[in-house]
Amino acid sequence: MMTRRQALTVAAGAAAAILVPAASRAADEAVAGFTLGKLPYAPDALEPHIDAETMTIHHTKHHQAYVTNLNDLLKKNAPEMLSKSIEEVLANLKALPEAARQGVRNNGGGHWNHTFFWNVMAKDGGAPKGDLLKKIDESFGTLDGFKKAFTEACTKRFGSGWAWLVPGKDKPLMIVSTPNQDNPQMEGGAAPILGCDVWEHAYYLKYRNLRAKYVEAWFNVVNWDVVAANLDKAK
Ligand code: MN3
Repeated sequence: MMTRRQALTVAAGAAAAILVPAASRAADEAVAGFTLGKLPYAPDALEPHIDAETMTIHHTKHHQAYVTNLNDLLKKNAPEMLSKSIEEVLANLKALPEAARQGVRNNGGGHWNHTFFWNVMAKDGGAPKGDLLKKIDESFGTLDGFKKAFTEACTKRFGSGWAWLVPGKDKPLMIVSTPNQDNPQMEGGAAPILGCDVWEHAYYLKYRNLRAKYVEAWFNVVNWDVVAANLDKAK
Protein backbone atom coordinates (compact mmCIF):
# COMPACT_ATOMS: atom_id res chain seq x y z
CA MET A 1 0.00 0.00 0.00
CA MET A 2 1.31 3.39 -0.93
CA THR A 3 1.64 5.85 1.92
CA ARG A 4 0.54 9.44 1.50
CA ARG A 5 4.18 10.49 1.56
CA GLN A 6 5.08 8.05 -1.23
CA ALA A 7 2.00 9.12 -3.19
CA LEU A 8 3.06 12.74 -2.98
CA THR A 9 6.60 11.86 -3.97
CA VAL A 10 5.31 10.06 -7.03
CA ALA A 11 2.91 12.89 -7.77
CA ALA A 12 5.67 15.46 -7.40
CA GLY A 13 7.54 13.77 -10.22
CA ALA A 14 4.60 13.91 -12.57
CA ALA A 15 2.36 16.54 -14.09
CA ALA A 16 -0.20 15.61 -11.44
CA ALA A 17 1.93 17.53 -8.93
CA ILE A 18 -0.07 20.62 -9.82
CA LEU A 19 -3.12 18.99 -8.20
CA VAL A 20 -1.39 18.97 -4.82
CA PRO A 21 -1.90 22.28 -3.02
CA ALA A 22 1.44 24.07 -3.04
CA ALA A 23 1.28 25.01 0.64
CA SER A 24 0.86 21.48 1.96
CA ARG A 25 3.48 20.17 -0.42
CA ALA A 26 5.99 22.71 0.78
CA ALA A 27 5.30 21.82 4.41
CA ASP A 28 5.27 18.04 3.98
CA GLU A 29 7.63 17.39 1.16
CA ALA A 30 10.42 19.92 1.38
CA VAL A 31 12.67 16.89 1.93
CA ALA A 32 11.18 13.43 1.53
CA GLY A 33 13.24 11.88 4.32
CA PHE A 34 13.20 8.17 5.13
CA THR A 35 10.50 5.79 3.95
CA LEU A 36 9.34 2.36 5.10
CA GLY A 37 10.58 -0.27 2.66
CA LYS A 38 8.43 -3.18 1.55
CA LEU A 39 8.84 -6.56 3.21
CA PRO A 40 10.84 -8.93 0.99
CA TYR A 41 7.99 -11.50 1.34
CA ALA A 42 4.28 -11.64 2.10
CA PRO A 43 3.35 -10.99 5.77
CA ASP A 44 2.22 -14.63 6.14
CA ALA A 45 5.29 -16.11 4.42
CA LEU A 46 7.04 -17.02 7.67
CA GLU A 47 4.03 -18.85 9.17
CA PRO A 48 3.83 -20.80 11.38
CA HIS A 49 7.07 -19.56 12.95
CA ILE A 50 6.27 -15.85 12.71
CA ASP A 51 2.53 -15.28 12.41
CA ALA A 52 1.10 -12.87 9.84
CA GLU A 53 -0.55 -10.61 12.42
CA THR A 54 2.69 -10.10 14.32
CA MET A 55 4.55 -9.48 11.06
CA THR A 56 1.98 -6.95 9.83
CA ILE A 57 1.85 -4.97 13.08
CA HIS A 58 5.61 -5.14 13.47
CA HIS A 59 6.22 -3.79 9.97
CA THR A 60 3.36 -1.35 9.36
CA LYS A 61 3.03 0.00 12.92
CA HIS A 62 6.30 -0.41 14.83
CA HIS A 63 8.77 0.02 11.98
CA GLN A 64 6.63 2.76 10.43
CA ALA A 65 6.62 4.62 13.75
CA TYR A 66 10.43 4.58 13.87
CA VAL A 67 10.54 6.03 10.35
CA THR A 68 7.93 8.70 11.11
CA ASN A 69 9.57 9.71 14.40
CA LEU A 70 13.02 9.79 12.81
CA ASN A 71 11.80 12.10 10.04
CA ASP A 72 10.01 14.38 12.51
CA LEU A 73 13.09 14.64 14.75
CA LEU A 74 15.42 15.38 11.84
CA LYS A 75 13.03 17.91 10.27
CA LYS A 76 13.00 19.85 13.53
CA ASN A 77 16.64 19.45 14.52
CA ALA A 78 18.88 18.58 11.58
CA PRO A 79 17.01 18.76 8.24
CA GLU A 80 20.25 18.36 6.28
CA MET A 81 20.39 14.79 7.65
CA LEU A 82 17.15 13.87 5.83
CA SER A 83 19.06 13.43 2.59
CA LYS A 84 21.76 11.20 4.17
CA SER A 85 21.72 7.41 4.35
CA ILE A 86 20.55 5.90 7.62
CA GLU A 87 24.09 4.57 8.15
CA GLU A 88 25.47 8.11 7.86
CA VAL A 89 22.90 9.44 10.32
CA LEU A 90 23.75 6.75 12.88
CA ALA A 91 27.49 7.28 12.43
CA ASN A 92 27.07 11.01 13.14
CA LEU A 93 24.83 11.06 16.21
CA LYS A 94 27.33 13.25 18.03
CA ALA A 95 26.82 15.97 15.41
CA LEU A 96 23.13 16.26 16.34
CA PRO A 97 21.75 18.75 18.85
CA GLU A 98 21.75 17.01 22.23
CA ALA A 99 17.99 17.31 22.58
CA ALA A 100 17.48 15.15 19.49
CA ARG A 101 20.36 12.73 19.87
CA GLN A 102 18.72 9.98 21.93
CA GLY A 103 15.53 10.12 19.88
CA VAL A 104 17.42 9.80 16.61
CA ARG A 105 19.47 6.97 18.11
CA ASN A 106 16.30 5.12 19.14
CA ASN A 107 14.24 5.73 16.02
CA GLY A 108 17.08 5.71 13.49
CA GLY A 109 18.40 2.55 15.12
CA GLY A 110 14.90 1.11 14.92
CA HIS A 111 14.74 1.88 11.20
CA TRP A 112 18.15 0.34 10.43
CA ASN A 113 17.64 -2.69 12.68
CA HIS A 114 14.23 -3.60 11.30
CA THR A 115 15.27 -3.14 7.66
CA PHE A 116 18.17 -5.50 8.42
CA PHE A 117 15.92 -7.91 10.34
CA TRP A 118 13.35 -8.36 7.53
CA ASN A 119 16.16 -9.24 5.15
CA VAL A 120 17.81 -11.91 7.29
CA MET A 121 14.59 -13.92 7.29
CA ALA A 122 12.98 -16.02 4.55
CA LYS A 123 10.43 -18.79 4.15
CA ASP A 124 12.98 -21.44 3.19
CA GLY A 125 16.18 -20.02 4.56
CA GLY A 126 18.17 -23.24 4.19
CA ALA A 127 21.19 -23.92 6.38
CA PRO A 128 24.62 -22.35 6.77
CA LYS A 129 27.27 -23.88 4.54
CA GLY A 130 30.74 -23.25 3.15
CA ASP A 131 32.84 -20.55 4.78
CA LEU A 132 29.98 -19.38 7.02
CA LEU A 133 29.48 -22.87 8.50
CA LYS A 134 33.23 -23.25 8.93
CA LYS A 135 33.39 -19.98 10.88
CA ILE A 136 30.38 -20.97 13.00
CA ASP A 137 32.06 -24.31 13.82
CA GLU A 138 35.37 -22.60 14.63
CA SER A 139 33.64 -20.08 16.87
CA PHE A 140 30.98 -22.15 18.61
CA GLY A 141 31.96 -25.81 18.10
CA THR A 142 28.86 -26.75 16.13
CA LEU A 143 25.76 -25.11 14.63
CA ASP A 144 23.83 -26.34 17.67
CA GLY A 145 26.47 -24.78 19.90
CA PHE A 146 25.92 -21.48 18.10
CA LYS A 147 22.13 -21.73 18.43
CA LYS A 148 22.44 -22.45 22.15
CA ALA A 149 24.74 -19.48 22.74
CA PHE A 150 22.63 -17.16 20.56
CA THR A 151 19.42 -18.23 22.34
CA GLU A 152 21.10 -17.50 25.66
CA ALA A 153 22.03 -13.99 24.47
CA CYS A 154 18.39 -13.48 23.43
CA THR A 155 16.89 -14.69 26.69
CA LYS A 156 19.41 -12.93 28.94
CA ARG A 157 18.80 -9.53 27.34
CA PHE A 158 16.82 -7.86 30.12
CA GLY A 159 13.89 -5.90 28.73
CA SER A 160 13.94 -4.93 25.07
CA GLY A 161 16.82 -5.29 22.66
CA TRP A 162 18.58 -7.42 20.11
CA ALA A 163 21.05 -10.28 19.82
CA TRP A 164 23.59 -10.14 17.00
CA LEU A 165 26.15 -12.29 15.26
CA VAL A 166 29.17 -10.20 14.28
CA PRO A 167 32.71 -10.78 13.00
CA GLY A 168 34.88 -11.54 16.04
CA LYS A 169 38.32 -10.68 17.30
CA ASP A 170 39.70 -13.83 18.98
CA LYS A 171 37.38 -16.09 16.97
CA PRO A 172 35.91 -15.56 13.50
CA LEU A 173 32.44 -14.81 14.86
CA MET A 174 31.00 -13.65 18.17
CA ILE A 175 27.59 -12.97 19.68
CA VAL A 176 26.70 -9.63 21.23
CA SER A 177 23.51 -8.18 22.62
CA THR A 178 22.36 -4.56 22.67
CA PRO A 179 19.55 -2.78 24.55
CA ASN A 180 16.66 -0.83 22.99
CA GLN A 181 17.28 -0.13 19.28
CA ASP A 182 21.06 0.03 19.54
CA ASN A 183 23.23 -2.12 17.30
CA PRO A 184 26.91 -3.12 17.39
CA GLN A 185 28.10 -0.62 14.77
CA MET A 186 26.73 2.41 16.65
CA GLU A 187 29.79 2.46 18.89
CA GLY A 188 32.13 1.93 15.98
CA GLY A 189 31.87 -1.87 16.12
CA ALA A 190 31.53 -4.28 13.22
CA ALA A 191 28.37 -4.48 11.13
CA PRO A 192 26.29 -7.49 12.22
CA ILE A 193 25.72 -10.41 9.85
CA LEU A 194 22.60 -11.69 11.68
CA GLY A 195 20.29 -10.19 14.27
CA CYS A 196 17.21 -11.19 16.24
CA ASP A 197 14.67 -8.71 17.58
CA VAL A 198 13.77 -9.74 21.13
CA TRP A 199 11.38 -6.89 21.90
CA GLU A 200 8.08 -8.35 23.12
CA HIS A 201 6.33 -6.83 20.09
CA ALA A 202 8.29 -9.33 17.96
CA TYR A 203 6.72 -12.41 19.55
CA TYR A 204 4.16 -11.70 22.26
CA LEU A 205 0.97 -12.34 20.22
CA LYS A 206 2.02 -15.92 19.43
CA TYR A 207 4.58 -16.87 22.06
CA ARG A 208 3.39 -14.72 24.99
CA ASN A 209 6.18 -14.62 27.59
CA LEU A 210 8.13 -17.53 26.07
CA ARG A 211 11.00 -15.70 24.39
CA ALA A 212 13.11 -18.88 24.08
CA LYS A 213 10.27 -20.60 22.14
CA TYR A 214 10.16 -17.65 19.74
CA VAL A 215 13.93 -17.80 19.18
CA GLU A 216 13.75 -21.57 18.61
CA ALA A 217 11.07 -21.03 15.95
CA TRP A 218 12.90 -18.02 14.49
CA PHE A 219 15.90 -20.20 13.60
CA ASN A 220 13.60 -21.92 11.06
CA VAL A 221 13.27 -18.68 9.08
CA VAL A 222 16.84 -17.39 9.13
CA ASN A 223 17.93 -16.60 5.57
CA TRP A 224 21.41 -18.17 5.65
CA ASP A 225 22.27 -17.03 2.12
CA VAL A 226 21.85 -13.41 3.23
CA VAL A 227 23.89 -14.09 6.39
CA ALA A 228 26.66 -15.54 4.18
CA ALA A 229 26.48 -12.49 1.88
CA ASN A 230 26.71 -10.21 4.92
CA LEU A 231 29.80 -12.11 6.04
CA ASP A 232 31.37 -11.65 2.59
CA LYS A 233 30.66 -7.90 2.74
CA ALA A 234 32.30 -7.72 6.18
CA LYS A 235 35.59 -9.20 4.90
MN1 MN3 B 1 10.89 -4.77 16.51
